[in-house]
Amino acid sequence: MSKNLTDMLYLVTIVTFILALHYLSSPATARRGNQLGALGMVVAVAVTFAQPGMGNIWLILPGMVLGGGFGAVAARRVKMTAMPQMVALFNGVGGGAAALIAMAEFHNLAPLPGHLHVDTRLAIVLSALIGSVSFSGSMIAFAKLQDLIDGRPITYPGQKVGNLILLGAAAAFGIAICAGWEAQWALAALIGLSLLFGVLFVLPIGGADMPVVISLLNAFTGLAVAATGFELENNVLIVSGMLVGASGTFLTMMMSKAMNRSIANVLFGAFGQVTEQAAATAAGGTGTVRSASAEDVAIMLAYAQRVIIVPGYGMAVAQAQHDVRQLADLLEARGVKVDYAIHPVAGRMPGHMNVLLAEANVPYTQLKEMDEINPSFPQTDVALVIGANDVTNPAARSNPASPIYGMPILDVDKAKSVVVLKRSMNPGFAGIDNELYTEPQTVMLFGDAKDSVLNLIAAVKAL
Ligand code: TAP
Repeated sequence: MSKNLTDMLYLVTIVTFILALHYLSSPATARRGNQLGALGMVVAVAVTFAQPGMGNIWLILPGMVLGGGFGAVAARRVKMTAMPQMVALFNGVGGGAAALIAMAEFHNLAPLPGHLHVDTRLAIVLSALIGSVSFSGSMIAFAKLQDLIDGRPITYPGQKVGNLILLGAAAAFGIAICAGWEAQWALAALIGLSLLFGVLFVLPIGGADMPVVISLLNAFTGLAVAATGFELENNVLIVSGMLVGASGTFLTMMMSKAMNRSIANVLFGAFGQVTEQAAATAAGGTGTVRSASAEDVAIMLAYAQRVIIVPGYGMAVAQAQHDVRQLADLLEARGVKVDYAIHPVAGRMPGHMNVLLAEANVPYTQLKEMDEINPSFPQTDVALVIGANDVTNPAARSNPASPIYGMPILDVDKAKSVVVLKRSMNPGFAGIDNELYTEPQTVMLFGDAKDSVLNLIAAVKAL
């Protein structure tokens, strides 16, 4: 295939990747985005196979069939709640691939005089270092989320200094390689140190914080792949790596902001400890908590004009989304206006609520982002909070001593009445009490969210 045709087809691929990202930004077009991205990837792979000098086809093809087969089966079988660990796994192997290519390039080019220019060396070092950190860090993230190792933060004295020394040592090998050192073991040592750093960097971070870390590691993989693109002089790798790096960085920043954490807090491994501190400050509630029966709540809902459903992590745990949809349909049939308020970090992964509600075929038009829905709460008769906690806690607005102070929340407390579905008075992810539960307009409907919603459906039908 001629160089011009190759470049043109690679350009088509790049455009499909950019359009795919654009479409992925809305649930209504996300499926099209995914298909477009996959199409672009098929074109990129086909064009790469058509390059002159492409050898080892019989080694590559079985690898592709094996990896592709595993990916397809895993993606079809994975439960929505296990999606973060699957993303970690897939992201990690991307970083690992970048590190392996760096090793192969260094091995192939070092013996050829004049082939290892300083820019190539730098690209090799960066893709080996960042790719290895991303690989081992993602594997630890996967193991934590899959409960293969303890999900709690694992800390020990001198951790941060030790990590800095490790990273410094890996960087020293990198600088030496850039300066002209060509010993193969030097790159192997750099990779070994980086792998260890990736493990130790993620260990002190609590399991529930992993989605943010995975997004950060995703950005790392993107950068490693972009560096690989410079190594191989391949524009598609450079651009797609940069797209992944930029979008991963944005996602990390957006999640940190929505959780009221700084990026420095992410980078320096204070994660998870926030939960411990918060748990320590969580005092027993002082106000009165009022609980209601499903029948009482059914009357409130059925005779309301406007209801806003606020889903959270508990809805995902209970897998109540289909029943929630059924309840909403019943209410709408009675003339109640129903919307869903989606907080950007409700649940445990980006878009968690959107995905669950899309699975239950809730129309996208009913899913309202936080900024859009917040002004509507004062005109709402019932805010029905289903397994959400932190994202509704008014302490984030009013209590500077609260660990979540400053985190944007859904203004549920401004609704005329609030019904909270949860099993107990236990706190949510941040480990703190929620003063919403003792406010006069709030009633609690205790029980598993799925059971409670099924009871509500029966009670509304019986009216
Ligand atoms: P949380 O604050 O974690 O609260 C979830 C609530 O659901 C708990 O209080 C729990 O109370 C209840 N629950 C659990 N299982 C239930 C079940 N089967 N039936 C009924 N209720 C159940 O959830 P949220 O409001 O969605 O907030 C998310 C939190 O996770 C935020 O603090 C956020 O910063 C954090 N976080 C989010 C992400 C992303 S990207 N979404 C990533 C990492 C961390 P009971 O035990 O009493 O039932």
